Amino acid sequence: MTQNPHPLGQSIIDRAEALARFSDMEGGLTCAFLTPAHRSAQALLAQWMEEAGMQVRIDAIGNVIGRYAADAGADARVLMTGSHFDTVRNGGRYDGRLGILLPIAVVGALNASGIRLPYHLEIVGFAEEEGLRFKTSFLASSVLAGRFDAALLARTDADGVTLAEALAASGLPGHGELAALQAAAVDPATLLGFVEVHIEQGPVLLNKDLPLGVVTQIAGSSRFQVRIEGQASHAGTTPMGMRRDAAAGTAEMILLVESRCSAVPALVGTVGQLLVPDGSSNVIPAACTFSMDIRAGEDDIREAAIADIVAGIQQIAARRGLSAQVDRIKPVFNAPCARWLMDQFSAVLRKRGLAAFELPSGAGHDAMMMQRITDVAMLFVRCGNGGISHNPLETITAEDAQLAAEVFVDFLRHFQPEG
Ligand code: HGY
Ligand code: MN
Ligand code: MN
Repeated sequence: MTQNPHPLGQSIIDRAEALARFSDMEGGLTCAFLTPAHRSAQALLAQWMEEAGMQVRIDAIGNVIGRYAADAGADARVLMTGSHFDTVRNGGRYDGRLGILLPIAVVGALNASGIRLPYHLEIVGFAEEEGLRFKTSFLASSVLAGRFDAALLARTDADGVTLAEALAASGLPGHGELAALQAAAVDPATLLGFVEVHIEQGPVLLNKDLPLGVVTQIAGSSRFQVRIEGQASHAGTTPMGMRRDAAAGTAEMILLVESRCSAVPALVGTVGQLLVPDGSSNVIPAACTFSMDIRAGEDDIREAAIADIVAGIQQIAARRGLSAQVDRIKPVFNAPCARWLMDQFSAVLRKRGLAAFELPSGAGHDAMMMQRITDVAMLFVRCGNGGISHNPLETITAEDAQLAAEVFVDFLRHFQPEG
């Protein structure tokens, strides 16, 4: 039987496949926070971490944390790595998960070779990053970073279940008590840094024919929930000039988001969710709700666009006799990667004769929350299928996964703490 030329890479892909079998939906991958699929994925990650020779714990928000202990004694500091295992609705199987599965495979290989590191390596399977169920992105990394917002405990999901109730029912340590969530924060003084391996989720590496890239900064994002209210009335008898049509007003607002965000290259704006609650085909919509996700590599560019869009929404509403409520969900600001950490990835790439290509991340990542308490760096892995992501078509190759794993081993074994 021929030996697989990319054993680590193939094992990572096989495990991503196995993990994707746990889903909240038929025929695709949705893994929302604390659903049965999410709990099964959490348990399998814990099992794989244990099999790789790690001590595993699950914290108060459901993070799965594996420690590959140092050979330099218990008081050694920690280099942290990891990513999220929750997904968007009908998402891809590598977003987040590659950044957990690859380090686990690497630790398994180190452990099998009896190789220890002069620091503790901790792999975190972050339990919630996407914000699908409670509209709260970076929930799990905010707990680890000591930035959990207690107000989020009252957030409800589509079934009216609060975050507090979901945590209490989960059996997680602390049962969702605020004190337990606050106690789960990591002490920044114990950290050497945080590094995250992630698929690029875009076409840049693919178009440059590069397998890997080093991230320079992670774009900040602001998310909003918007509710527009008008007046229901008969679709057949209400003259067009006498309507207060919430959906027609919303349509104009969505085009405003598109045109304003098209005005600046580094700016993007997306309305990913749009709903006429309790709508009927023969009734003029009384209400319309929609999400907004606005991002830019520069905080001031993003904030200027947000100001224009929010003002524009209110002007459209006033002209159409509508009301507009714009609720901003906690913004996440730009996170720069640390040059001293980036350069250690670049040195490994160059040593292997690879380009040390640097690029910004338009997608948000757990690293941007961890950057609040420690220096961070990210290694991007090429995405196939035109770079598509947040889509079942998301794909990587075993060859690129193998290369990324080998680069990660080199990075870990040559890692030099700052200063
Ligand atoms: O939305 C993002 O950028 C990330 O996938 N949560
Ligand atoms: Mn994502
Ligand atoms: Mn992600």
